[in-house]
Amino acid sequence: MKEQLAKIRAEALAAFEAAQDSAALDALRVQYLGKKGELTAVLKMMGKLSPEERPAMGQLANEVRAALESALEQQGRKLEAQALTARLQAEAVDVTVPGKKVSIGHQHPMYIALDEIKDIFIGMGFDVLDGPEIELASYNFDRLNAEEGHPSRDWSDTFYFDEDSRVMLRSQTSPMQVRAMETRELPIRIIAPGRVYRKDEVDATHSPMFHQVEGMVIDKGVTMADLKGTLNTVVEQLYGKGTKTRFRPHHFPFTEPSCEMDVQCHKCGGVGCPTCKGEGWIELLGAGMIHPKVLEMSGIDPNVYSGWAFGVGLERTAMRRFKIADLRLIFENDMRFLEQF
Ligand code: 2NM
Repeated sequence: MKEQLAKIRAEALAAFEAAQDSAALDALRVQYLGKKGELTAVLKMMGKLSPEERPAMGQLANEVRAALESALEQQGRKLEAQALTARLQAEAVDVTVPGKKVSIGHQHPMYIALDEIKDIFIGMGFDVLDGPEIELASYNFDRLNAEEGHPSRDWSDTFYFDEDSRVMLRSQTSPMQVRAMETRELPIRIIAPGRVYRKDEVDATHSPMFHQVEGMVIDKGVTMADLKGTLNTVVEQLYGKGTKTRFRPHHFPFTEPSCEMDVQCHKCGGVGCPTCKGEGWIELLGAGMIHPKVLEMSGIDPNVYSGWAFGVGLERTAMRRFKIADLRLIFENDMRFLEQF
């Protein structure tokens, strides 16, 4: 029996020390110290010993049990410590690793151009208005003197929502001017930038969605001289002092008289070059004196008040400003393009 106890002790201690994790250690505890364990089996045989042998053997058995229990506890703590170290290593956060760079991006070139225009007009006392892109045809057309049958009202040009052509995606931002005439106190000085929609095929100079800035001034005694003076001032701020402009007669339903404004080619100074296609001038925007009927329809007496208005395409402005050859680049959001600005 003595040898048996010694053998169990030696085997168990070796096994405990070899255990790789607490589950294996627990299995060994059951194997040696459990109810059906090897040490327990030996202890059960104590009854067969003579009364003389029993005390010494009992003491020895207790010593073995105590040794096993203490070894178990020690190995258990060791394994726990090992597991903790492993976990700490696996989950370690190196606070000295440099952080991920947060990229905040920058403005789209078209909005750079818009902000320049806004700054100039705000500096001259204009308010900037925003409004609905889904509009009533009455605001987009009727109230701007584009009557039934006007070519711009055609289904092939305009995105309508209903059979009766009453609700549409605005084709210009001028409905905002009408809304301003309805709701604002006179005098009025506003610009209305925003998205507009026309049924155009996509190519290097067309898109079914593009951006416009329109503006208008209404007051007593406003004349074509105010139109020219104000727009010349804007152009000088955009393109530099002394930049020459010219005004050519044109036609718009909502203005009378109407004109287009050209700016002298900054590249060749008016001689003619590829930038201005040999013209010496570059077309910039449309403008005119607000048609008396347009004022009247929005409750403004054209005998007392007069006004001028203009409209300009933002993409074209940005393309000229940044020498962008293809309109599609502005909408494609290719990072290689955007990162150049
Ligand atoms: C243009 C050209 C000329 C224009 C007119 C008006 C309004 F509402 F006052 F009548 N808004 N915008 C206008 C005038 C727009 O775009 C090329």
